[in-house]
Amino acid sequence: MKKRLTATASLLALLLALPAAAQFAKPEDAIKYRKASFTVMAAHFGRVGAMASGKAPFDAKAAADNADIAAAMSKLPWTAFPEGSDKGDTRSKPEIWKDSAKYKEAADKMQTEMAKLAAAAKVGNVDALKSAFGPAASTCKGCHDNFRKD
Ligand code: ASC
Repeated sequence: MKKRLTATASLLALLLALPAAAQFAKPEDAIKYRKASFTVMAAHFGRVGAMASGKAPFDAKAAADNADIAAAMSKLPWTAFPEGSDKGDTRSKPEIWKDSAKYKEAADKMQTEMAKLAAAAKVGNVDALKSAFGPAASTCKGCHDNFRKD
């Protein structure tokens, strides 16, 4: 059992380390994948936001569950920006590839804030949720301003 777990963990580590391009047969597949992960993240983040802003009644379990999903999703899009996936059905700006260090920094910051939001949601009170929500939302907005066409 332990051996199998180790093997699974090694395989997962290998997959995560593979060059992004190797994981998607076509650029469109990468575009679809990253958009799907952002869409699912936004849906769950939005449910947390509705509670943080008082538009929806605070429900501690729903907040924690939704924030956990948003935090999990926040890890996914980043392998899905292979070279050549700047064209097609995407609003990605060329800066993602031209200034990839800055993009990675923004992506890392977003994941950190999403993890903090998930931790805050587990506290079980709306004030903790409110104070973590704003910083997380501004990491979304920062990336949209710099790296998304609109
Ligand atoms: C959301 C969502 C975003 C961010 C952004 C924050 O709920 O879907 O993209 O918050 O609007 O400014």
